[in-house]
Amino acid sequence: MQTARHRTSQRRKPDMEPTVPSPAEKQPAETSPVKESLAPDRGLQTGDYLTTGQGVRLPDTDHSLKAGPRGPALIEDFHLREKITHFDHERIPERVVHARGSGAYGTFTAYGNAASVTKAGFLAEKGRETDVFVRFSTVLGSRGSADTVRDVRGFAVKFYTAEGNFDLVGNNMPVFFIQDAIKFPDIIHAAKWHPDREIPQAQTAHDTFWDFVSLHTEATHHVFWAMSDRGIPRSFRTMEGFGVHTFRLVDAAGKTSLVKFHWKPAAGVHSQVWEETQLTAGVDPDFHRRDLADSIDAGLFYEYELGIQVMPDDADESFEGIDLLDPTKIVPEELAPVQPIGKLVLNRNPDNFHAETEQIAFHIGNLVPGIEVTNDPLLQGRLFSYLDTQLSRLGGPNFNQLPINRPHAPVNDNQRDGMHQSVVHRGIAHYLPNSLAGSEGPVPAGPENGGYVHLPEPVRGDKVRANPVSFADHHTQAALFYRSLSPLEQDHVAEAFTFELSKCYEQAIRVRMLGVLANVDAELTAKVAAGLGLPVPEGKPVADVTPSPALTQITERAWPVTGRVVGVIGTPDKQTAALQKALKAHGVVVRVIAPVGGEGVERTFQTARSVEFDAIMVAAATTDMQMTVLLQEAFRHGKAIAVHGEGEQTLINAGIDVKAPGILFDPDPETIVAALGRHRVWERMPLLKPRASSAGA
Ligand code: HDE
Repeated sequence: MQTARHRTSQRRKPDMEPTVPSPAEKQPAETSPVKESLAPDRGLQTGDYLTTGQGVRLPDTDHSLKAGPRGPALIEDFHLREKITHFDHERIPERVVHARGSGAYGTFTAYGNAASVTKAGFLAEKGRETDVFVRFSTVLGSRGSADTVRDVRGFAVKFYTAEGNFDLVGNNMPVFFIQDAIKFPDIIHAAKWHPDREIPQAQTAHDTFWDFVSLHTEATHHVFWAMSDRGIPRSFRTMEGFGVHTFRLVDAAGKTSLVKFHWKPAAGVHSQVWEETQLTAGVDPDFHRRDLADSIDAGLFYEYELGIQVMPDDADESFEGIDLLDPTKIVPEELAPVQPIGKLVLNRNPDNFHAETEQIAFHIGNLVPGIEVTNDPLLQGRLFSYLDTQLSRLGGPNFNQLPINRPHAPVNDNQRDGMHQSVVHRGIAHYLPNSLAGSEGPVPAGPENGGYVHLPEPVRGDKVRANPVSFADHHTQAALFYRSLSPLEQDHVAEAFTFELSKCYEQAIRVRMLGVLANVDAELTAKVAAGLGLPVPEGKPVADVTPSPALTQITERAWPVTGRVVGVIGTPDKQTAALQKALKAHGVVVRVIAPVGGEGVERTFQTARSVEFDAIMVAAATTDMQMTVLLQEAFRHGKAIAVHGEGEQTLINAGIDVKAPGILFDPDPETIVAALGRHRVWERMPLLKPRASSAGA
């Protein structure tokens, strides 16, 4: 299922630096040939001869040194020992959460309007461009797990600003399972595999997760997001991102506001359907990673707008009755609109997964002047965790020297030594105050020189282990979310709860979770209970809420179709070439699916699966079983199916109702684009045979 593609468009030229050099590397060029080994392009290793790590040239790397061709290996074989030892240590510990991730470089351009709320130059200065690296991830799975599992997605952005690095380490859901960081090990232990057998991998459909969240009702709102279509995005291109916590912005005059950060994808928010995600996990476990890398290679860049919701920095840190320090709550966009303040374009693939995507180290405490944290207790604990985790993951305190982590601002931190020190520092006065460095500095910078001066906020309180009373409502916003969804999305939520709870072994857990749902929404509880074959419990469902239309994904709007994929069943000919050309103008990728391989064929009947395509065109008659399955899946998953010539017979052979919505006869390219822009043929979905559980509800 791999796409063989030539990656040329964004490849870095050999003479370009692999990453931004540190200030140390920007010293005047050294003349000594010895220093060549330290040149920025040393990562290319394109020298004439193979060497050991010590630079000794090697005559043979295929045979170990032995006492005769049939004899034992000799311990004096320094090349064998060095080669194997390095190999043995090639892996670093995977992240304890968010282990599975994919990254890309990009550029953030500020619109300038944020100057009214923050002095952070990369947001406030109109047109200022800032380099970024973004890492998308799943939370629960191991490094090698599948991309399309039901999970929260990480959306972590490192801005290499002129004032230092700022990391916005967010997720694709705006709330979190817990209100206090001290519960993080509990939720993660419960959600990850069971420790006895290390199963299940990368999923929450098991006893310990539902045991925990049914006992710990502050998770309820987040669980609703995870069970919704947000948990199974179509691609990283079609996800929103959220900073989750409320941050405090400070403008040039020192005035503060409370804000929530949002990433809005230019392509809109779109998801897979559940059966599709499961198939994709087998057909192409790298589905999201591949889409990101292939899209960038093809020049079909991912784009997002950064937006902020701005709330007054009042003493009670609340807005419209919502406690802004509670990370299980959103502020509906209808109450505080998301104001776009800049644009992000992801336009360059990393060259080396390990060096860049794996070694990047995010930290929510990487802040720049103009952006401050709040006392959200989840955020406060994270301030400790990220730095701490890098010490064991990246092996010591010098991970900031790794090229991917180096700030693009000058670093003068007086830090010295430590494991993996890669800078040869000079001078003796690496302490302050000193009289030996002369007038060279570094000296502390006040606010007038861009120093990060924390807001002088008064702090007082009793030492307690307690939450504010305002954190106690765990159900209202879950109902707000659920009731803001379209009926189809609500069905998906009901089906997801039913699926996951069905996978638990303990009946008591199912019953307890139904009890939680009963305190949110009666109709949903009835649907899930029916699916589980359990009685509907009594509860106190949330009374009327004002829905937030911004939360639904299914709208009338047609979104840009950049990067969408159309599969054409037929053989490459003039017609497919013309279609390819017309759709390419919209950024759509067309792949021909033919009985056998050949020029212009990207998939054969044997290798193609429906999940790889957003729409299908059938331009040939066939009774091939694999194509029958492909078309039935595409039909079931609500994908547009275009029909040309003898293609109609193929659909009839596959038992597909050719009069159903979204079967497009001889459509022009614009009609296909319009269908792709709506993501799915939503009108068809309710006509499909409902599941017994939904039917019974
Ligand atoms: Fe994280 N989280 N987290 N998290 N998180 C990590 O840091 C942690 C939380 C998020 O692509 C770890 O470098 C605690 C919320 C992302 O490299 C670790 C708590 C949100 C990533 C850690 C949270 C996130 C991480 C693991 C509870 C959304 C991946 C490896 C207070 C706003 C970053 C690492 C990447 C990674 C701790 C909760 C987002 C262990 C203690 C809430 C996107 O430090």
